Amino acid sequence: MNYKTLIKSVLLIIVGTTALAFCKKGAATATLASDAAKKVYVAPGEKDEVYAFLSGGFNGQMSVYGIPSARLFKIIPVFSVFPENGYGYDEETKDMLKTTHGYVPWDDSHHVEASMTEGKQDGRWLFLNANNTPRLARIDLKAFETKEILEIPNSAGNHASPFATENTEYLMAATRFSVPIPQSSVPIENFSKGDFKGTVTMVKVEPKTGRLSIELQVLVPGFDYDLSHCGKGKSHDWCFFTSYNTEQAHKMLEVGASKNDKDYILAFNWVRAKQCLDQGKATAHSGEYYRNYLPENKPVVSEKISGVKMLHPKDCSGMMYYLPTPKSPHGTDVDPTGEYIVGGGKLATVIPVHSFTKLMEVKDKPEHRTAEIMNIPVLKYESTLAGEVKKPCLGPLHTEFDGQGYAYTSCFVSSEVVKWELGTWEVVQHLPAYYSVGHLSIVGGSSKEPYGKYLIALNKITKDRYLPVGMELPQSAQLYDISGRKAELLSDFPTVGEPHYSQMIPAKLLMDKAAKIYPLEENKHPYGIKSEKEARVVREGNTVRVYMSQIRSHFKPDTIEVKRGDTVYFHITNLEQDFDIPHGFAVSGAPEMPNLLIMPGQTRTFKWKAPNPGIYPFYCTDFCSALHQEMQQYIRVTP
Ligand SMILES: [Cu+2]
Repeated sequence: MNYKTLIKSVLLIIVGTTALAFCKKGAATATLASDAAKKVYVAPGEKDEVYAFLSGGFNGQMSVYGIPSARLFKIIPVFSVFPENGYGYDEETKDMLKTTHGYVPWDDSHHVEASMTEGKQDGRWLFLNANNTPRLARIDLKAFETKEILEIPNSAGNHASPFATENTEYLMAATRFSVPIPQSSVPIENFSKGDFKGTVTMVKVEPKTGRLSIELQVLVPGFDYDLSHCGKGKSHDWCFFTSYNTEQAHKMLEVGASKNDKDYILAFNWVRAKQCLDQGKATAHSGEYYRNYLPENKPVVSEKISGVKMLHPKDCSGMMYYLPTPKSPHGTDVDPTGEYIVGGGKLATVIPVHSFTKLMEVKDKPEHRTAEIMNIPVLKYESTLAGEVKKPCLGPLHTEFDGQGYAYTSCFVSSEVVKWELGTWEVVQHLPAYYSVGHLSIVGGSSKEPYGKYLIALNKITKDRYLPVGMELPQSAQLYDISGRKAELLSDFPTVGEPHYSQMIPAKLLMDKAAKIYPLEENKHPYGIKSEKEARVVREGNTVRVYMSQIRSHFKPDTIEVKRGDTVYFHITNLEQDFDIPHGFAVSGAPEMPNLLIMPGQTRTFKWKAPNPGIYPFYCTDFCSALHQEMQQYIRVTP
């Protein structure tokens, strides 16, 4: 490709952010289903069929919707503080956001992954990556709460993360921004001189508890690693990572990183990596990180860990291969059989599909290799190619599967989803998306057994779809019915933050397991109480601990006296054992502390420095009974 064509294709992408559906030749265009209203209508009192968990992009959270109604049920705070319920502020949860950089109260949450057993969604946990300060989180699907956040050392921009192996043995995390490893202040021009490296991190998931730990890091060439998916069935042992900027440009990447005709999908045999680790081939390497874990109804346990095991590809042959893939591939997705590895070359005119069987046949034959990078063999494009979907659209990004032999790929530039057939590589339908779709999600669509039925397009631009509300519109998702021969658009719905990616899970897998209360008898909080009789105020020098209870509709103790300058800890236990009866707690004028919401059976701690003498009201913020308004009292601060 000459320079002019290159500039053109880059410009096309920029212009494409407002482009409408473009390539519709020969295939039917999706229209609004004639019975769309009926298909999305969930009558009052009825329940949705599917949970959709959407990451929030720049809001750092995860939101929970019902599908097909697209009703928003909950925002689960993960990487960002949440004043609405006090997450990240109270003594119990604030250490969840502790990192080696200090307390980081925000992140950019991109990819939701569901835990799997034998490649099928098992409804236990969700995992989410933090793209900015490398971390990954585990969200428990009984409490619908973030239970663990693990920092990833020797990484910058944890984007290709967190993708699970078939039995959730491991989560994979690869770095988006290669950096000097270990970190050092080198000239940025050295990027292309080999001073910058990437890492692939294997995070072990403890099968019973879900606890996360870093087992191994593998040093890889200094490219930008973008996305990943792991194999299933025959490809169980492997995970696949896209990379861009294999040009190693460090300025004007929109041009510099788009020069090569092909970048790479990295095929990584994680079982082989584990073997090499067990054989002692990995070496001790620097790298400090935090592991923050929220036990049941106790404060966060936050541990700082030093050092990792680092493996170099030269010390573990057969572990990694590069598959050339056209033009800055973005998504890499593995079909339900584990045979096809689909690339999303965002500047490519085809959707390339690699064959796992072919990869196994050719990977160790010298005639199928063209080069080596850091001892990683580069295979010939044609050697592993299963087929190409020709001229599918402009800007193919991400692919999911319906389990019926079809794949759906999102196309950012031409703003559409294309449905195509696995094996024939024929496009059978174009579905316009409004506008500029990034990821898409099918119910179970990245698993071995997709449930299918619904697809959502997660769009980057909203433009004219909703009533204007100032400069920024809510970002938008679109719901399609994919159960018939032709997919049909059902609805648009606004989202919270940027709906970056999603996992959709059938409701029947989760709804009966959802927790209703924290059993009071299991409350192990060091400052929790089990009854009103234990409510008390204890002074320890200038520290005052208020062991406080809440039950409809009063606090105990309800009037409190402290001295100016005291550090006051309100350890508040909600004694209710009834479903859906949280109580709130807020103190007038409290700096740095928002409202806390305390769930039935839970204890949370509100820290307050007693200010100037005076009378300070506190009250319950969560409307709890007919006498909720009476659930209020005073703190007196004396000189
Ligand atoms: Cu209340």
